[in-house]
Amino acid sequence: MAEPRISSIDGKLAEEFAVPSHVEEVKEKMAAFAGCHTAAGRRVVLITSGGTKVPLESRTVRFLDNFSSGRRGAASAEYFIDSGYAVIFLHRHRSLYPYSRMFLTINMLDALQFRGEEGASSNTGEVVVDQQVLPNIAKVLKRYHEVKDGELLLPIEFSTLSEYLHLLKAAAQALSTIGSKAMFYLAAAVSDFYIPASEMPEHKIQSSNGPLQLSMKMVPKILSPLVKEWAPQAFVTSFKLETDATILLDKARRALDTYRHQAVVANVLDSRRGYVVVVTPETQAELILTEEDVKNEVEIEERIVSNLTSAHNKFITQQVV
Ligand code: PAZ
Repeated sequence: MAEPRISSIDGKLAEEFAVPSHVEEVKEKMAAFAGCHTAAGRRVVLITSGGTKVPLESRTVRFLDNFSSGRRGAASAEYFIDSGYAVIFLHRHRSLYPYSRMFLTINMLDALQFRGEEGASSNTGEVVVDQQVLPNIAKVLKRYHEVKDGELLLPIEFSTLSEYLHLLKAAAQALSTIGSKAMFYLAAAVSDFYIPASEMPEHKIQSSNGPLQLSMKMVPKILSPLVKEWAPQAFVTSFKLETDATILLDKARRALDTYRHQAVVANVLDSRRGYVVVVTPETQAELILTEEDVKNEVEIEERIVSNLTSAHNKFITQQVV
């Protein structure tokens, strides 16, 4: 595969993807977060999570969305924090969030009750949580507050592909200051296609004009400048999602050959909750949840994070020698 030209990628980013107005402010926040946690002896992981949105019109009514619930990223954030990392969580607005992800399927109003009969008859009665509807809420809430008080999680939101690309670049540049202590865990589902701003219709596309025909350009491969230029000393893990299992490992290997980063987590859409392969230039580790694991509510993200934190340890040691 031909290696993408980095200068052309940088130029394209600036020209064809709108720069979010708060990008410099966020970059400073991320650099300060990384500096303060590494000074305290922690490593820092940048997790990307959720799917990007690509508008089809400038005044957007329709868009192309990449599938991802954000569960992989949100669950992994918790396991990284448990392993001693500080986490920058670059996630799609309203996708799953660490800790609260566990209560996604519950209607908040079903989990609340008035205390006593009196409360129920007024608009100002005291409201309490029904712990039968929210099992484990006290344990999760305690951990959430520990993480919040320790400022171990820095959430940053994106919605569109443009926001994602510029914020990831800013994150990479911010984390370059901490060298090999930074890890990138790129679990977001990112569009391969986009319509440049100059070619996008301003107004809602009209169905009266007949069937819709789209011509989209290829999104620049941002992994290339990230690895080679923006954060060259960091440990970088990308994710590869396929629906056809027969091409998965080949594509994961090709990504490693092309971008020369440290690991690819390969997964198939339907089996991603119970089976992934972590591919590195030298190794290939299958991570599988057994029926027993599932019964015990073990999550595959715990195994992925354990595998990668060990690899990151080794990587840091090799850099020091
Ligand atoms: O967010 P989720 O838990 O529903 O799914 C996770 C995932 C499949 C998006 C992730 O594991 C992944 O493979 N991300 C990269 C996707 C890609 O190749 O574009």
